Amino acid sequence: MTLKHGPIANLDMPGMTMIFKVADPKMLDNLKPGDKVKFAASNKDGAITVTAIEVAR
Ligand SMILES: [Cu+2]
Repeated sequence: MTLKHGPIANLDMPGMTMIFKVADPKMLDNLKPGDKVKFAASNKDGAITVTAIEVAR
């Protein structure tokens, strides 16, 4: 999935737009393009992976 994100401290990453892997495709079921989201991501063997995500309100 593509996310535009602000700085992510645990990944030592500045804000950018980039593609993430998703830990479980079911995590995308409640999301649609353009949604604002809150998410958690970690580096799993070099693949930046979203481990949790929810629509931000
Ligand atoms: Cu990034």
